[in-house]
Amino acid sequence: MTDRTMVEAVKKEFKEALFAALGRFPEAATPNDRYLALSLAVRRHVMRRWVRTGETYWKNASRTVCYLSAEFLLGPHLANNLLNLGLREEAGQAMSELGYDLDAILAQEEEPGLGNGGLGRLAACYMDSLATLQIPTLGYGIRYEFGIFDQLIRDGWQVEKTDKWLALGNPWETPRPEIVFDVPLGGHTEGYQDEEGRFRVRWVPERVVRGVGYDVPILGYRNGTANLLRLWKAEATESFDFEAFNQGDYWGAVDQKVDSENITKVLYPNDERVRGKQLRLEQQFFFVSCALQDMIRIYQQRKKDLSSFHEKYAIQLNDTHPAVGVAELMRLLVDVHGMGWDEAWEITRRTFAYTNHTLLPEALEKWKVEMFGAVLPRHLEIVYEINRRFLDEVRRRFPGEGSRAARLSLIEETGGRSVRMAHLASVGSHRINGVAALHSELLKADLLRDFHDLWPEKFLNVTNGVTPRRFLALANPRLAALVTEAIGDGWPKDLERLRGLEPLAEDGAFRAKWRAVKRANKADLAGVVQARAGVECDPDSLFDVQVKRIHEYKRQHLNVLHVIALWQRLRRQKKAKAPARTVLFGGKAAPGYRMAKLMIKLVHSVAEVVNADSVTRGRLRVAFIPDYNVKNCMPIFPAAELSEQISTAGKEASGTGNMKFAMNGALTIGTLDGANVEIREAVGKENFFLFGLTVGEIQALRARGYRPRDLYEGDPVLRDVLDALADGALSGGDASLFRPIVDQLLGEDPWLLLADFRPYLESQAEVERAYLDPEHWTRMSILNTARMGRFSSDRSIAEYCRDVWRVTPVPIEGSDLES
Ligand code: F58
Repeated sequence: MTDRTMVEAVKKEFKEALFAALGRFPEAATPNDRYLALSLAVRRHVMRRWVRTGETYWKNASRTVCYLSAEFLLGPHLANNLLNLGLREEAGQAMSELGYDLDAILAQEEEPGLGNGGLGRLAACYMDSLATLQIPTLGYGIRYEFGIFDQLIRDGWQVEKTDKWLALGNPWETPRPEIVFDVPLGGHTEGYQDEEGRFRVRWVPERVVRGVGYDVPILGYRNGTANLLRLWKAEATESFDFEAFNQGDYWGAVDQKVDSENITKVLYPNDERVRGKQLRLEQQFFFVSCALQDMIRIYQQRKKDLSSFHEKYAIQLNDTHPAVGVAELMRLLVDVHGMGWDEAWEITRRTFAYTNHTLLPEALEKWKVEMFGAVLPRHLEIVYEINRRFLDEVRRRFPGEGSRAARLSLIEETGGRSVRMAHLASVGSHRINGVAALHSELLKADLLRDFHDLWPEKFLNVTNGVTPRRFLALANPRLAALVTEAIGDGWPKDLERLRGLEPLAEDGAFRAKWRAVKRANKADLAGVVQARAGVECDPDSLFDVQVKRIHEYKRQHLNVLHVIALWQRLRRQKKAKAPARTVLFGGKAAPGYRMAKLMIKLVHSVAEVVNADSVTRGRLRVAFIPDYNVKNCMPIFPAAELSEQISTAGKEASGTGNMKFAMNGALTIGTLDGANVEIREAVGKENFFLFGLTVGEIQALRARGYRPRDLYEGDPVLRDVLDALADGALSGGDASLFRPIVDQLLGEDPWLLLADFRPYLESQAEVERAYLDPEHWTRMSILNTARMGRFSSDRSIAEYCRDVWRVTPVPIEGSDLES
């Protein structure tokens, strides 16, 4: 039921914003003006909650979670805020009474793409759940002027375009020109004696950059809470400008300004390997230093003495990107605030906790000691001192094991000395967690094994989750309505309630409704694919989808090998009983990752050949949906029927797309990797298409000696597929185009595509059989959704609160803010 008073209020506030903030009369308003006006109208409601939340936390002096992340992939705000406020209907009604279409206005919002992929999106889901669970939180990150690039496709190749997300204005941020901190960089250190005759160290930087806070409110779901995400922008410091200016060096001053602002210019796209770029280290240090200085500022508003800093704050390191914070907090406590080393170290360790997101050795952050010391001379000294004391402890605990100390050291000595950030994070934290059960086990057994030997009590698992508000309620309004009709409206806050759907899997009428929802969502997506990829697809075919960053370990090319095999089979067996299938891909490749870019070209080349083939017409379609991001994923999950989660076992730390699909009723075809393992346990193994080698089997196979060429020679289907790739049949006769892929597969095949090829094909055949029985398929689909409650990010956050942060909810005073 729409609230009439609210409809009138939104109309009035919209007109007021158009007039007072934008200076427009309605006839002159552009679509962007309308988007801004509605956002400003909604912002008033957000602000009320934000101010009240701040007041409540202040009065209660609440223990606060500080989530430090170099990336927050938030996705569009307006629709999400309307949902959380419970104002969607009212806003729709208000806009239509003014002659506008709410969906068109929502479509106007630019994606705030301040992240690469899973890690950044996880940070956004966690902010959403922290607000929904009413946990006092400060999110800290970077306000990149250019987020993740926009992806265009030209002739089947990815082309990157800079993301100018701020060009048309951002109504969701509030600049705080008075919340500014100086961040020193470069230079050298010197010792001196303070007034009490104690030896102290002073950092004499070469330059100083200023960080300005930009605040973004993060609403809880209909609970009156609005938490704070504070993103830092780099600016030049006035004093430095003036000095140069006074000396007559105008251009020098301008250069300085440009240099300083560069720090938050652009998000680094994740390449195959993290390259030791100085600017990236500067970005990391810059935002972490601002965050820690801000936390100290807030703390000292009440109390000068920093000895209970760790009781006020729980800091979470989202991977190692903010790990330099361990050394920076030590510097602030010891050098700036005069605390003794031992006390400062105790506080530091009790404050920080570290989440690891990858086992891939090439993705582990290391900084060459020379560069680290050039940018952060004082921090290098601090890291050495932490290391000296740490290795003393190691030698005491494990006497005579010299190699253990070398393995644990914060400094890698081989191939030019480097600072190992995962080690710094591990030593400086009281909790270390992986992001899915399997991943956490592998961390203990492998990557951080020596740390686990030392401190087993520090380790735990917190399996990732995703917010059901954005990824079910908002993305899939049809399914949300059906679910609410069946089990009531409590599920967005308590996702375990989806279990109430289980008995309905046996109800034929409910299944028919469930299918109708999926069918309508597929028709919507077909429209999107037509418009964006120029490919027509049949909403009655099986929608088989793989969307995620393009990476060899995620094996989009294994999916393509199946497509080729299927196409060749359909050509051979013209009457074979198989459901029509639409295979959809989406995802960005890092600009410098050649193999990933070739994989995108491969999808397009195969799509071109397959879609033009009159023999298989109506039975197989392939399309690549360009520019996959949070905004564009919204119509994808609700329409998917088969979710491809086919990474090489042991390589995908968790995955979160897998959860978004299953929540929306897609069945998974997947390996025993990351959170797939737990999803399969939750939904039931009979409702999951499993294939592929396990981590243990891969180790054994490698130990025996893996020879992919033997598999090629022994399997005629595989041979036909690879031959088609190699002989140019799929690339307009150009036999060289996909040579790098074929050579890799027949050579080392590091991601074991050929080993998993047969089992994958067999599993896909099982998918076909299951899909031919729609009642059976629908039953499985309902059970998938019904059993995904565990994968709400609310559950993950509740675990962090209990096992890592030791924080409890703080409800917001004022019952008028309930909705
Ligand atoms: C991802 N990591 C994991 N890193 O790959 C995925 O399995 C997991 O579900 C997710 O984290 C959340 O835990 C990831 O997205 C990055 O994007 C890095 C960003 C910075 C550069 C290096 C990659």
